[in-house]
Amino acid sequence: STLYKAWLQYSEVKNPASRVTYTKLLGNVVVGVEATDDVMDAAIEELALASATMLGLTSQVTTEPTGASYVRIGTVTDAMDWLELAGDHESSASIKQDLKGLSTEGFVLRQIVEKQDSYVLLIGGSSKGVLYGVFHLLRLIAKGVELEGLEIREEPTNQLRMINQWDNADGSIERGYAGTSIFYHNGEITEHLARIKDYARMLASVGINSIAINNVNVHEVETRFITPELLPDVARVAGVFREYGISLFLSVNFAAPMQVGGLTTADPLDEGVRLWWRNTTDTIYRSIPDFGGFLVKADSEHRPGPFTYDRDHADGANVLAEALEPHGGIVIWRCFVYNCMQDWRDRSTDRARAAYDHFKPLDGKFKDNVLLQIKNGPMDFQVREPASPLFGTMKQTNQMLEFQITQEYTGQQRHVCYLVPQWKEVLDFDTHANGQGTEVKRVVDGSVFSMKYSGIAAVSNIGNDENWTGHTLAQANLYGYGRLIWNPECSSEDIAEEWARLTFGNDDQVVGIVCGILMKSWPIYESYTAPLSVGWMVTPHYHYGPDIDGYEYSRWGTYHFADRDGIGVDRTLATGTGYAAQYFPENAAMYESIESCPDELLLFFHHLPYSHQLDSGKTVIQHIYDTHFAGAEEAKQLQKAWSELEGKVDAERYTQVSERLDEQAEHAHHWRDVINTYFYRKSGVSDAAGRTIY
Ligand code: BDP
Repeated sequence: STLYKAWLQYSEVKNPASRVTYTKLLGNVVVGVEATDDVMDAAIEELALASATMLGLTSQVTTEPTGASYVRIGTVTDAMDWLELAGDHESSASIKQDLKGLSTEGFVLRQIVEKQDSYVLLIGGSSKGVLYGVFHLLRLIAKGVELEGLEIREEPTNQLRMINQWDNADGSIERGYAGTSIFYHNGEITEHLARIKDYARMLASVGINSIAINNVNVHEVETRFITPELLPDVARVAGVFREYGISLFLSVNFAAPMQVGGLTTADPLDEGVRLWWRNTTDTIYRSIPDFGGFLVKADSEHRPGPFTYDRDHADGANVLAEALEPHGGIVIWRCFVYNCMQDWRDRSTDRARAAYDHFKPLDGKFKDNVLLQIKNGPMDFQVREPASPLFGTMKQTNQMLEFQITQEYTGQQRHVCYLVPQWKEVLDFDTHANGQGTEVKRVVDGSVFSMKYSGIAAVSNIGNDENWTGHTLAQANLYGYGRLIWNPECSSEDIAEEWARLTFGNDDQVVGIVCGILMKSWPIYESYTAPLSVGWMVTPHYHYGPDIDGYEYSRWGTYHFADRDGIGVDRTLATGTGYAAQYFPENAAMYESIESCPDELLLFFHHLPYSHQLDSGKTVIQHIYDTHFAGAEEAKQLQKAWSELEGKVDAERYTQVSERLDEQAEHAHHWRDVINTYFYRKSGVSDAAGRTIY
């Protein structure tokens, strides 16, 4: 169905002229001989599949051209042979230039006119590069791009481009909003691989190269994934991803040596424990020779970890790293470590400080196959947070960034919330770690401080729902994530537009409306939920819908401190928790002062009276009222915008999205009333515009 095919629709090319050109090209796929592996086969298969549905074509795959128009695919070595054979022509020097130093995941795409031949040359740095190039070419064709004069050279900016599944063996997904797991059912790893294969295609199409297939909270069954009993099942899944150039990781339980190994301790400095991890890891590599490594959540939210043994996180990570090292595997160690048993009366503690406080002192102590995975913000995937102060501070430690594609705090795929603009703000944030221009994106791509491993990971938003993501428009987040981390310079608008074209076809009106909805969606969601980055205010545990004081007097450390006089968390060094001082001086100073702290982050850093005047000229309380009235109204407008697409988008997807937008409009209204009423009663200040607040 169109729901299921997501952005890999490969819809029929309708423009007659393009059809002729594309048909000539794709009718003959000329392949190189150098890399004939599973990934190359997958690339060829994808071309064939797309040619069949876009052009009604059965392509011929040959090693020599059968006519004058074709697409020629291969690796750099193949290309050198071809160029030699063809003799010098106009573009050969510049192609050779392009191929120089091409990374294994990069590709070059050229249209070449030579004697009577006119063909497209697609050269990958390896079969993986070819695969990415094929998907790129297919995108161009789906968008109806003229191939004449085509001259593209691409390499991914980030090394690890990863997806984290929070799937559990019982088939549930932690923070999953699109049905049950595609990987597990009833405590077992599925034997139905077709859907996993389609997922691998989707991921590879946007350049994802690694995946951890189980939840970071590792329960009983998943703890046994690393044992000989379950490894064959894991290997089966790894095999599917391998064909698409994606390496498989597992989340592991730090207490596994006890829980499955029968040891009496999991102390990372214990010889028996070290040996156990080594043997266990050796066994894994016998089943999965290209296994990526381990993802670990330790000493966080009741998960076991090195603290139990009075060891630090470097000790914890290094014992695993040591076991993986001989095989080239890596440990991805999460920095989401904080005390979830705080006391709201004790204002000297601040959850926002935790990652930095725990990890910064350990810089330089990790083995070089350990990577720290840092959430984008210091708290937990709120609709807006400042960037984590950890980025760039640990100059001798491999670091990667973690985003959340699944919309835990951003409407749970019942509300539309296109997150690429939010991610871009994080990537573009200047840490000043190495002077001006040390943006987060340059820290995590490894270009500022040389790191052996670096990259970006994100929590997936897919499940067994027919459309993968619950809300069809939420497919744009998975797509956008891959495209953005391949090249963080891409704009949110371009990514949205590309996704819309591939997903809904090349009708400019449809594309315009869909992009309009996507681009407005994050600001709208922000405007009717918790104000000015104070965050939370959601139903405890479920994290959907307003509950302003739901977490206020609990232990999780997520407070807004609203009282009759004001609201916000004082995180300044002068009078608050001192969190602001964790940033490099330029940013620390900016956040410390109420004047220079940007409005949108004001309540994250300062506790302010309701009468405080924002840069916008409005008071805090009036800002709350205005944004909530406006946000609820705009949510209704989204519904109206979409309704113009009736008959222009197939009925299935039209209805699916309509229903979600109806629910969103209604729910936004609810948010508006709950928030406005609460602050009206707390503050006693009425709305300057005289609107009714209950
Ligand atoms: C929070 C989720 C929780 C996760 C945790 C994590 O509420 O379910 O286990 O993050 O990242 O956002 O470990």
